[in-house]
Amino acid sequence: MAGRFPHSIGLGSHALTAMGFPGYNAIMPESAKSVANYLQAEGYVNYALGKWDHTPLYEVSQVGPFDRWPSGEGFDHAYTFMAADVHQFVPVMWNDHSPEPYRKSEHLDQDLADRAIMWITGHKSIKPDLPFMMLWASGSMHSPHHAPDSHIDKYKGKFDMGWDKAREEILERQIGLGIVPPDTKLTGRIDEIPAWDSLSDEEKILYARQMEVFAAQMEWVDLQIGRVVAELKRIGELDNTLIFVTSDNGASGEGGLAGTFNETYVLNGMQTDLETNLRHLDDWGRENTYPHYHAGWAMAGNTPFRYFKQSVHRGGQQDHLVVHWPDGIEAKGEIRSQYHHISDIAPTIMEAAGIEVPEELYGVPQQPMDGVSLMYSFNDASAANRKERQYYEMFGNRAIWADGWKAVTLHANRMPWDVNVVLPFDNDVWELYHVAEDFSESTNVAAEHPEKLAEMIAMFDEEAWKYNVYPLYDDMIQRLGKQQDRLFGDQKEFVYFAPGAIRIAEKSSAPVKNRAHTIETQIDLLGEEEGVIVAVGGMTGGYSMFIKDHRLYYDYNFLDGVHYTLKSSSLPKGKTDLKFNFIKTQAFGGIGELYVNGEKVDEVEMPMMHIATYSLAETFDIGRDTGTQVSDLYTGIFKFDGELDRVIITVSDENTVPPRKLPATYY
Ligand SMILES: [Ca+2]
Repeated sequence: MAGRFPHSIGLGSHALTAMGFPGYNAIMPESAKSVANYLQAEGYVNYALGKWDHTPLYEVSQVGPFDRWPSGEGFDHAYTFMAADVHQFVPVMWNDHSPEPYRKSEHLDQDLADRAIMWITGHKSIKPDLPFMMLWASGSMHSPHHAPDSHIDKYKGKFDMGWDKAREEILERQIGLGIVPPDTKLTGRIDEIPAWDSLSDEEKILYARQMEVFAAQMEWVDLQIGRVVAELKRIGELDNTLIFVTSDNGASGEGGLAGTFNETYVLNGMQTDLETNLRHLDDWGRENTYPHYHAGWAMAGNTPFRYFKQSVHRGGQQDHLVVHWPDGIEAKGEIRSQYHHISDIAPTIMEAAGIEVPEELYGVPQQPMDGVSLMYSFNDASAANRKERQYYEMFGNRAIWADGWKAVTLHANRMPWDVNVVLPFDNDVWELYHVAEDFSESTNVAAEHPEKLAEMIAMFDEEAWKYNVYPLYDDMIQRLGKQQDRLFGDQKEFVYFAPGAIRIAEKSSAPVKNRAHTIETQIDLLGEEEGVIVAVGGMTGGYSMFIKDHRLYYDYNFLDGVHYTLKSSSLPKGKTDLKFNFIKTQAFGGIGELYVNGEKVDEVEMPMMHIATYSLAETFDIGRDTGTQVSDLYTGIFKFDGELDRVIITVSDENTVPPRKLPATYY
């Protein structure tokens, strides 16, 4: 959207793993506003739908700041999930700056298409002469792989051939369709991925189901895109609308070597084992799973290339791009082979709209776009490539493309499911490919062309300095885990008032992970109240404090049915102090205690806890548990139906929180 290279605007890493260097701080400069800002300044009305994932999560709450929200980046309306992914059946959505009330959806993609159709038809009715731009960003095909049962059933048995055979069939189809050169070689299966034929029967059954669900979701999102396109046609705007359909990175190997029924494992540096996954086989793709497929299927999805999302080999960065614009492109159904990068889309939109990057926007001088418009290729298949070079860097993996050659290194040979490691850069080995003749990067020619390789590495270095790629740093999970700490500094006490303290991103809520902490409230109990006092996270992990059946509960949802649950006996009536106390006894572990009116009523050991995150999209809420539920002991948001005043969370860097001098309500 910015038309600049990621590192040149602070987005060299994911905003979740931002760090304090200009290339990675997730703070885009005011001098590099988005294509939407520029179009808006020229009278376009802009709409954003679906995934919006580059706002640092500590800025995702109803008080902003909104500079990095859709509204700050040129969109007049937004209906988004502001996270890397979201539960497709119970999505946690933002309607412009307001939390969308909790509701279940048949599937978010359908909801996004419905909303797009509402906006497009409304726009056409009210201001037919005013141009619009829409960003329609599905959460599919990111994890969780969720699809309606009816679609999953359609794919039963379709992937029993396994990933090795699938790759051969896919390449044959790609060559037949002409989307890869006829002499394209299939890269070898990497050693980390087992041969399909070596798997046990139960592994084959599980992994085939994982791919059936993925395929079902793919068809589902395709249908929803089709619905939006059909509406454009119905209202007579299809020919006049420039549509780009693309995706980001390559297929993801983050599901690791068994896939996972709960993606949050990976985000906490763990993998899911086969037995655990098998327990979720029948429900794979349904509401009570948050699944990701085996890396073997990502390998097949990246045919004919090697590696996965996160890497900058072609398997990690090659994407399809479909461009549809009958009024602007004479050619129909043709293929273009000029080399381009995602940062080239924004300049293309600008050229198509006849708008130049302004010298200033709202008084701030604007830097030129780094990208190169690809409009020159629309009506000239053989036009000379206008792109001279393109660098890549992702989590320490680096590459450079120039004039048909590509040098690339897979940092420390690290696989994408192995994210909780920090490895030296000194031993990284660069490979060289003549991609003009070797489309799939199948043959490393570094040994034959050492001078070419040296020249390419020097060119990478030049680009890296120019665009803020340095310093390189690969501690992803640690950075993810540190975000809350960095946000709050020395703040130790957090006071949340009912009913407004809801939909606060996990990363901007009280930083309790790996710290002694207390959670306290005082309620004037009538004896009938029930509901959630405070909850953060959901089915993938989190904690919740609630009253049910006249008892106080604290439930910590670790992973796969491991809950640390505390409960009181029947609560008294009248003003009652309720408290959870966590004593830290080890890194990411300790003892949980429950108190009623200062008396300890329960205690539990909590030996393993999340090191980085409970979930990606779920939030911190007072008085309810929005999105999916942390605890199996209640259903729905379980809104607290009594008088809730405030919840006070106190954290400490010691092993215990010092006793409070005054009760919670005397503040
Ligand atoms: Ca929740």
